[in-house]
Amino acid sequence: MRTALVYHEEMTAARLLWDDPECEIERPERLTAAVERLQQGGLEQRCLQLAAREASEAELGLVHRSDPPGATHHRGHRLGRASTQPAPVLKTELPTCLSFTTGWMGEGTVSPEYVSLLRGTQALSTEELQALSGQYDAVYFHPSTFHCARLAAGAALQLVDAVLTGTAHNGFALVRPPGHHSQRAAANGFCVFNNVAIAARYAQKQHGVCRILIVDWDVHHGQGIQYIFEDDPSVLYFSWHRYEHGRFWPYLRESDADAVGLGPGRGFTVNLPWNQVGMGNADYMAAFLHVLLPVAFEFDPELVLISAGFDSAIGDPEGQMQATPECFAHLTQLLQVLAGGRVCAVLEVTGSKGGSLAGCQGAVRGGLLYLAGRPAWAGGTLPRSQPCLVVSLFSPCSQGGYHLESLSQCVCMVVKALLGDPAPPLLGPMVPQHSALESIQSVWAAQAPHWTSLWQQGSTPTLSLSTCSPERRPSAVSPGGPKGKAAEAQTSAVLSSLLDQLHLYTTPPVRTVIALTAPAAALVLPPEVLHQEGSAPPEETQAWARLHEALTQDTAFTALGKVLHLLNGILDGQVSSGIVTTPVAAPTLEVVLRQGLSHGAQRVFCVALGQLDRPPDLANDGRTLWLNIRGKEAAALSTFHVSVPLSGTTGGFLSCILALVLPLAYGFQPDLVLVALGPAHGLQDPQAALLAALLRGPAGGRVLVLVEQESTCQLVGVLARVLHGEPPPSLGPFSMASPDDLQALVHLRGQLEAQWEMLQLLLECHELVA
Ligand code: Q9C
Ligand code: ZN
Repeated sequence: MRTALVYHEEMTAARLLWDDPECEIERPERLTAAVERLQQGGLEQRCLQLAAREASEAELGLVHRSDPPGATHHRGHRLGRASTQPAPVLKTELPTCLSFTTGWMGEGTVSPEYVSLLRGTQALSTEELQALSGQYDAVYFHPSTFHCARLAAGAALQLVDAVLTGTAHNGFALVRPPGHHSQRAAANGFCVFNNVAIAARYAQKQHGVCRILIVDWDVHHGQGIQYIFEDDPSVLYFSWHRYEHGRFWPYLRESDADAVGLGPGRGFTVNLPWNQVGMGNADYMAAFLHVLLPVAFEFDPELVLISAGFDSAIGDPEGQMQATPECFAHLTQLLQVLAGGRVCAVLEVTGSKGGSLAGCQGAVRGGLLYLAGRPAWAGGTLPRSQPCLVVSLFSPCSQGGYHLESLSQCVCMVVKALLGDPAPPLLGPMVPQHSALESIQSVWAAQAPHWTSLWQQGSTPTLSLSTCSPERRPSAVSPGGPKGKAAEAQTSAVLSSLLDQLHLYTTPPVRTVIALTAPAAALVLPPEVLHQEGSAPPEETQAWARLHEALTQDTAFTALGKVLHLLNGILDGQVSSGIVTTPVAAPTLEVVLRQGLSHGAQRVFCVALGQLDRPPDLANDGRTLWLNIRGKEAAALSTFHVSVPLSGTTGGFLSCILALVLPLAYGFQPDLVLVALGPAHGLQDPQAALLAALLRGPAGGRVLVLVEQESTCQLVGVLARVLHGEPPPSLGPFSMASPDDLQALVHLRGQLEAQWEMLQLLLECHELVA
């Protein structure tokens, strides 16, 4: 994958020139740290490096332009649209329990044209800059702000150009200042120009792209983006954010789940408010699997823009969340199956100032969770040869404690995912918090009228649409738990003990291997996909072949030797993933599974497609999760043996993957995924490709695919490409799931959700099917 990295050193020029505790966290070092980290990790060199250009004033004007005459406020009245829309629902129709005016600039006042105003800041004195800054919420200006902000917006435009002209497949714009709080005529929350919003409009205008998905995973609500596109159905804006029932900045009523957009844009704003701090990997994954992805697939974007802020990661004192860096690689991978992989990440913030432990209580809890839920491979079982590097998330800081570098780690994780590297396995227990499920439920309730994939699976709302608590008033709750020396010392001790125990997965030297039993001239593969020549030693192969008569036959025996060799490569950490063709998938799968379990894998997730039965004498010890996808079978024979029907509709297939297969897979935390396409598997190539692409996630990219020889060359080719990190082909137009598909899904969820918490949705199951 060619990944563009857009940056310009001059974006570090702007800095705070006076005392302002609120703004001092937005510092140039945060950007330079991320860039240095990318260089150290050898990632920058792997990317197509582009120097950012300045956005022109016309380009800035795509978003930042004066209100049309007669508009009473800056929202909901874009140029080119008559102001005949219904009044903004949020302002008039819903009970007011929070101030609507916080964070709004210029309402009822005549402001000078915004871009000209900013142009003028270049010549202002420090005192004048400070006075102007004071007119906005959490903003500071510097003489170089205008230049930096134009570079930031321009970097996003260059990235869009590179991806939409095919120069790059995807990319990351490392920018400063951030953009997502910036509004048509107002700076806000360190943001001057709305980089991502400008990029979206530019993609539409310059490149003729129509549907754009904006994913804002920053911990703050990007209210600026929401306002700009709130009545526009061509831009789907998704944001999760720390909300705490409205008690967290920017304290907006319209950050809640029931703000879904206005007029024709209803349903195209998706807000997921977090009402508690401490949301972690399981919560973020649940949000993507149960909310964002179903909606996103139905929307079918042509381009994905990420408002990539990392204050939502562990260690950020503002956000107080617990998602670990590798989580952002998974989020990126999940988005890469959309829009043909055209994903542009634009930095919002890289996280707040480190160095102090006072605000890092969340980090400690996260660290403890790391240890509690450490998967088997971190204990040294896998890989056998232990080439695992110990990479510390923490580094000593001047106070003698440790501070998280999770912010720059996160940037690296996203860039690695964009480059196609497998994502390290998610750490920690995969159990979403109750509060997260409540938030997800509130989004479902609010969005169900707008999205087939939600109302089909969802019930009538049981919770109120709003998660805003009228009795609670915005209060200045200071981030961070207990303060003081004792707590800090304890925190430091825990973090330093983590240093010894946290292992990060290292990327195997070979990403994808293909082992064929017969030469296939028609197969077109990326040059980096290796053809495996080697086989396991004949004695080893013979020993296993005794298990089944069928395995002793010529081609079957050859295939067995090859698959055992590939499996060894995967278990040794030399190879990430691979495909083997065999004339007899069923017995070969059984051997691979048994060999995997006896040679280092603690848990194997086995996805069997078509006529492949679970070996009856396989121990039901919880080390194998066997999932059949075939026919019309819906049965949970045990916690670890599940049959799911193969749906004929795209909606049904997606629901099966997103609502069942991936929650099971991520909940199981396997260290190996086996996929077997057996006789009569019935999968279309794009379905198989999507499944394989998404199954790269749960086991750190360790996926072994067995394909029965009757399958086509095209299928083998597309599987090799997605395992290698290329985006899967489109499933085709969205079609609604059939009632049977939904019945099966609801039935299975009802049976399994007690044991598999990633399946939980807080729905009343018996009410579900209409
Ligand atoms: N006491 C971004 O993350 N903090 N901006 C307000 C109120 C402002 C964050 C605190 C945070 C702005 C891009
Ligand atoms: Zn933020």
